[in-house]
Amino acid sequence: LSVTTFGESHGPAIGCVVDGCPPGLPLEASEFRADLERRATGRSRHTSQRREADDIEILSGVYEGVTTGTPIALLIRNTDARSKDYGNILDTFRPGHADYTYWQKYGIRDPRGGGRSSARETTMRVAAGVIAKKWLAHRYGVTVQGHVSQVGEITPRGFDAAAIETSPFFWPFAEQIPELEAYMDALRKSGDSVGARVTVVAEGVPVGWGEPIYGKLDGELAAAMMSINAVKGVEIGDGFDAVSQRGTQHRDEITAQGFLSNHAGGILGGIATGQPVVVSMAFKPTSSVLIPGRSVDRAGEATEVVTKGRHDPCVGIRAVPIAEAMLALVLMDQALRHRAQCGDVVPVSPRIPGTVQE
Ligand code: EPS
Repeated sequence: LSVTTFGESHGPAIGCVVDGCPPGLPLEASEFRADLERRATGRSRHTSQRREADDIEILSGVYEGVTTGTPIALLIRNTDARSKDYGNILDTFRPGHADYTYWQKYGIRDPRGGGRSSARETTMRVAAGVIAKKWLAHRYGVTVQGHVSQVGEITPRGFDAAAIETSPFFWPFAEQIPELEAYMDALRKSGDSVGARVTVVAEGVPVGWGEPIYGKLDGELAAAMMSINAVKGVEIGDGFDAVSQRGTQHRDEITAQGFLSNHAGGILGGIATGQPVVVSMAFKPTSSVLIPGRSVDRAGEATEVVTKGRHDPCVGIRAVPIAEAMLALVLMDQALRHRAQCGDVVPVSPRIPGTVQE
């Protein structure tokens, strides 16, 4: 499976090409709506107020409601672009943004919204992910669900999966929503931004998906998650907590009834164990803030930069569907690769049925 995206935040359109999806998967433009809405700007006061319609057009790869096996091209026309927001910053480099590195690499400044580095690009990842999620669910019963697992210094005080989709925060504990609202309101008023942690879990992943050395499932997931705008760290399972653990604590003991824990995050030796695949990632605080910061202009002279425009005070909040999409795309790719090499099921025993409580 391969996915590529194109377009700029303030250009006429954004799009993607998903190549390698098997034929025969039912697919309609309306199926993209729910996940695109979950990611979209302007759906609450806690995110960017840009209002994009995010209507998908399927240009190719689908005929009479099913995928044909040929490349699927998807297009979204930008309806609320405003490149003049960026006109006045073209002579400077916003601190913490990609302006400086793009300039040094290409020698071109693009007023259409941070060139390719705008988070608008993630819209098409979510669209591509809708196809992967559907194929995984259809073919293997695999489901993918994410949540926000930290905002600034606030962590969930409980976990209720049913709460995740009922607030604009993808937060798993409803009682904390007023606290989060107050925190986000104060943050927005201060003109600053904050980081977040997002956790995504895939259930029902069959044992065996992944490659042992090159193309490890965890390696591919790390690369995929790290390719999302603003991600600065990725953990699989216990991740960096493993640093202070003992081997006796971290290893997931095995019984015929199931693994006794899932510190490994569902992956051993680059290959899925059949347990939930658990990935979490750190989103940096958005660099586009209203508080002036020091920088230089193109002549190298000292200047101050204030980033105006319609920005997210906590970009991690809208990232849950993006992380889900990347997890689904990596899993679909690994599923197809596994199928090509080994077939669907390698008939060996014993088969350990997931995780159990002792
Ligand atoms: C973004 C800045 C804002 C956000 C944008 C991401 O857009 P702009 O200033 O280009 O109008 O609204 O997010 C989206 C447009 C989107 O669809 O997610 C940024 O700095 O990354």
